Amino acid sequence: MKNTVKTIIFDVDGTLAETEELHRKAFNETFHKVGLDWYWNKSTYKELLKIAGGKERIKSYQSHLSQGDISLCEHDISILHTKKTKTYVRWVKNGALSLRPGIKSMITSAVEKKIKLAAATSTSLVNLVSLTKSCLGKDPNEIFHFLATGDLVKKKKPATELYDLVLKEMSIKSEECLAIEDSRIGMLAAKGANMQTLVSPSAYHLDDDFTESDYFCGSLEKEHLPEELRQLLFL
Ligand code: XBP
Ligand code: MG
Repeated sequence: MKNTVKTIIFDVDGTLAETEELHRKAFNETFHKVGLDWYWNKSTYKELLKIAGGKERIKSYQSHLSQGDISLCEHDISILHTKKTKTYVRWVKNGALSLRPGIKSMITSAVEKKIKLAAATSTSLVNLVSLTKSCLGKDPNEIFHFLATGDLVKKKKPATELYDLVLKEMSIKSEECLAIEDSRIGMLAAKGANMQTLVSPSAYHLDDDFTESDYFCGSLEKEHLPEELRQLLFL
């Protein structure tokens, strides 16, 4: 790694945990409950994941429907998305998710080595809180120095805003950061903010193009990490 990494910035969905199937189910459950005849199957959802943010995803989906189909205004979309979030959080609290292998030991070692941690995610703070409470028994503020969540920015990934916010709020240099991402749009956001980037794709993003990534690993378990990162965290 080019410079000593002083801060590791974790993406959330797909990186801390394989969350997207649960998000997809929460969207579909919500559509059903409000009487919308929309259903996002896996291949539709894979395509929709090119758009970060649930509200933005709904808007994009709707824009491709034929004229005459139901058209939701911003306010309706916001209400729909709030319902989806409530469903998702309820399921997470009930234990529907677990961390990706390797995440817990990376976090533990980083804390021991006094490497700062941050989170940068297009999802909302409540979702991140439910995830870390359920999977690590902690509020995310106890783990991460700063939480850049989708509710704080105008433009989500692949825009650089979330990563720029981390740099600004933590007063740190991009060259001293390593971002860990699972998707192309996430990687583009981190690279756009001039960060070294490690990609470990999640299930929905196995076919994404990660050409611009600095590092790549199929799994985040210690033995699969790039050598430099393994040394930094575990030696
Ligand atoms: C993932 C996203 C989110 C989730 C759904 O973000 O783009 O939109 O798919 O969550 P990241 P919301 O990989 O940056 O963590 O419905 O709350 O947007
Ligand atoms: Mg992600």
